[in-house]
Amino acid sequence: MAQSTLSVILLIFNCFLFIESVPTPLETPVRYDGAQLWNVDLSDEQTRQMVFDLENEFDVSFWSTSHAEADMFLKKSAIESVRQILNKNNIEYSVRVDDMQKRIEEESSQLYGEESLYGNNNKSLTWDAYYSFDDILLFLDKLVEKYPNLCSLETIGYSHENRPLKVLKISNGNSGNKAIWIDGGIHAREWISPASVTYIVNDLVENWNNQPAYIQNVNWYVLPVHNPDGYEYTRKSDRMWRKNRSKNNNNHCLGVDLNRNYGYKWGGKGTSSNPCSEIYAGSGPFSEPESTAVKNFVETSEENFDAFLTFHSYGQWILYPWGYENHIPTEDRDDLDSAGRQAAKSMKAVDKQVYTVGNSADLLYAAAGGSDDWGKSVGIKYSYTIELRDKGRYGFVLPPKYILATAKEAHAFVFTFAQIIAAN
Ligand code: 0X9
Ligand code: ZN
Repeated sequence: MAQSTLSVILLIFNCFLFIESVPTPLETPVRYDGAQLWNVDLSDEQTRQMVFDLENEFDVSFWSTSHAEADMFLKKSAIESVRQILNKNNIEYSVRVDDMQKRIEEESSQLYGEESLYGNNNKSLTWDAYYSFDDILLFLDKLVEKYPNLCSLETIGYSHENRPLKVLKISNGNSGNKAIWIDGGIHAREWISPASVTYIVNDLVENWNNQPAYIQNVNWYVLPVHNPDGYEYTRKSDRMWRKNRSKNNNNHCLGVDLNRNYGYKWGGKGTSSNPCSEIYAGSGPFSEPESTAVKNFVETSEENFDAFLTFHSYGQWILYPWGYENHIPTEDRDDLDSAGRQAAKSMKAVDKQVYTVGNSADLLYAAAGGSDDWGKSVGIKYSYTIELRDKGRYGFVLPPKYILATAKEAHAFVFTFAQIIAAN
């Protein structure tokens, strides 16, 4: 009797051992069947409060909000209850995407996987599909190989999961050049950002000899994917992931919002100290390797950067500091505003799309710890967050057919800026 009890105990114990030693299976991708994207009217303060409170009770999140409207992403389970509440309170809304899973599947049928660069024999990116992080690295390597006198790559650090943070420097080596920083992909799900940044880089380099002096006399520093772990996670596991993939001291929720982790006014408005929040600011300013790498690089660089341009999506906004608090203008607000407007004009010339220019806390919401505010705080005059397409028709899951036109808008933005800086 005692022996059989013992063997049962041993058996159970062995089972645990076995479970422990089984490698964790590859995560199955998160599905968004029946999830919808709604655009909700925020006509007054009371409505605004009521709408934002929905997040506490239902499975909804807010993607792109301005003072006038909010894009609300609803899991299927939340739809009926939220619909009833909005109807009862006469709050107007329209459905923009009626099944997010379908959108994701359409998009992923046009993804380029790990082998694509060579698989489809292009040996370059094509801006008609979204590429893996490895493909983007390969693309950068190829540029350096092809133009060694113009381009160089520096690994400025490693992500939490050990992916390299590679900055491409493009420079003719002249002394007295201006210096411009560009980054993309700080938010994982904003795929149009790295896609557009690689387009800009490609045009700069491939057409270098025909570029105007205001482009050639700049030292360009470009980090196409600021958050590679998050980016790969959105490709393989959860298309809607925003943060990096930090372990957060073994809390059950992963990830820090890198655009709340920069050190200027860290932990202020529009941030969260809850690791499960989408806007978790991290355990302290620059607690993350990805943000620290950029900080160290910019701070130790010999350059006095003239511009700090960070590409996001979506909403078609050109935003300048301060973002940490409402109604606090920078002392050179008029310069930032008029340069932004010039850039918006050149973007509109591409494909008639309107980009709205303004202070980010006023146009959207106050949010501290952003990279743009940090860039401004260390003395970089032209510091902007550019929210690329669209205006909420597809949100983050922007169909690949819009990549090229959007990338050309980002390109127009950068070229206008280089021109403005050259004249200063
Ligand atoms: O909230 C953000 O981080 C940015 N919008 S996004 O939808 N791409 O997440 C806006 C950041 C604006 N800048 C600051 N608040 N500093
Ligand atoms: Zn973003």
